[in-house]
Amino acid sequence: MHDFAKHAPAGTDWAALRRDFPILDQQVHGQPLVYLDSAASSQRPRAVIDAISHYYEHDHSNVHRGIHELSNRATTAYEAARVRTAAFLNARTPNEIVFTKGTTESINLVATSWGSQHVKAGDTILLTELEHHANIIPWQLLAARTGAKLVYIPVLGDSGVLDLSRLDELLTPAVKIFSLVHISNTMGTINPVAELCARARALGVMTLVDAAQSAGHLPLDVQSLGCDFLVFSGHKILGPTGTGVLYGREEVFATMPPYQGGGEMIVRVDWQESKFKPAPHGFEAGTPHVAGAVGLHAAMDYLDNVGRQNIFDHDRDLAAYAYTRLSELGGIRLFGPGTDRAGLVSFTMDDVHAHDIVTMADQHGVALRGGHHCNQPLHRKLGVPSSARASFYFYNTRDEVDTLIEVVEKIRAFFNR
Ligand code: C6P
Repeated sequence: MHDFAKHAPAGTDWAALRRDFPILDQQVHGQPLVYLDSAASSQRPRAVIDAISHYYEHDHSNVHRGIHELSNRATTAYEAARVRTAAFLNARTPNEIVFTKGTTESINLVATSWGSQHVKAGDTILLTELEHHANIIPWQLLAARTGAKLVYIPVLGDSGVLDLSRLDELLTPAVKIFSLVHISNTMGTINPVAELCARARALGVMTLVDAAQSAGHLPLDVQSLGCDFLVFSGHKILGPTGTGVLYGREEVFATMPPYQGGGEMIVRVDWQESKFKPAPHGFEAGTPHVAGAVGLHAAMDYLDNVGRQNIFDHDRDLAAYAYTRLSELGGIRLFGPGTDRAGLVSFTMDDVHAHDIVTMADQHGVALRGGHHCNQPLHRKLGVPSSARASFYFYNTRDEVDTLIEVVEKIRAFFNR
């Protein structure tokens, strides 16, 4: 077996960090919970839970409307979260940060608003075969409205790596926007987004980076990535559900019409027409998720205290360990790159359905995800209806990976594989 210990990042008390997550300290079906589903949604540290409670206990009111003390406090907290998010991504200004419900809404906003201004019949929208449904369907809807067409950079089979030898042929000036995932939620592939955005920029092609699986796991700098848009969800980075971020370059936001109409996004309303605020408030109609923004702020502080590079090294080490141990079992088909993979591993076991694997693992307290992970076309290309996925975060341990392996062995024995 491989010696992973020498690669383990030193100097961080991971066990102490794990104790910050109250939910992890419980039994499920009489077994200690082993939570290996953070790619679906991470858990929250006490600091995030407390920040939200504190906000509701002391400061809550609506934002931007009142001039009373609580409304001022709520507005200050909400806008402080925007400033914090800009720093988290190294955006040039907080005006480049729009709060949304999540990755899905962020992409829909761009496809609807930016798409309606800039995409017309015959144009090309370039995606990759690794995309989550959230980065396929909004573009399909736009294509259906406009007559544009979708083109995909292919994946090289089980390796999960994009066939970049096709890039010259597919990334051309006919492409209006290239929207691509940073880390694949099924394959664990880490795409070279900075390099790909640079290639697009050189041709005048807009770029959107889906950072749903990367924002909480590695340092992100939108200026060095060189993307036009970047999106992620709060609930995957220790923050509240129903929160998300759309980063967009200020000059690009300035070309985009409103996404939704309503309160807060206007300068003046008349019976027949209205004048709208610029970004970010022009894209945030209605009462926003203020407590969510407060929780997201606390989540970003927590992550940066641990250090995102530190988290990346930890998660990668666990995923490499899990990948190697699973590959030693036999009868297991592993997806994604053998090296340089992010903190998740998807697999199938001969002809055992992924839902059976996940249901049996659950009986042993191990939470996996089974299904197509909102990557249906990708699974179809791989020739499987579904896969089982273990995804890791910095609160997971090697002992938990060992438990996963023991459980997978038990499942194999049960099915006589
Ligand atoms: N992937 C998973 O288990 P929302 O639902 O808006 O927070 O995130 C959508 C999304 C977009 N892009 C990528 C790469 C994602 O992984 C996800 C969410 C979860 O893999 C739920 S399907």
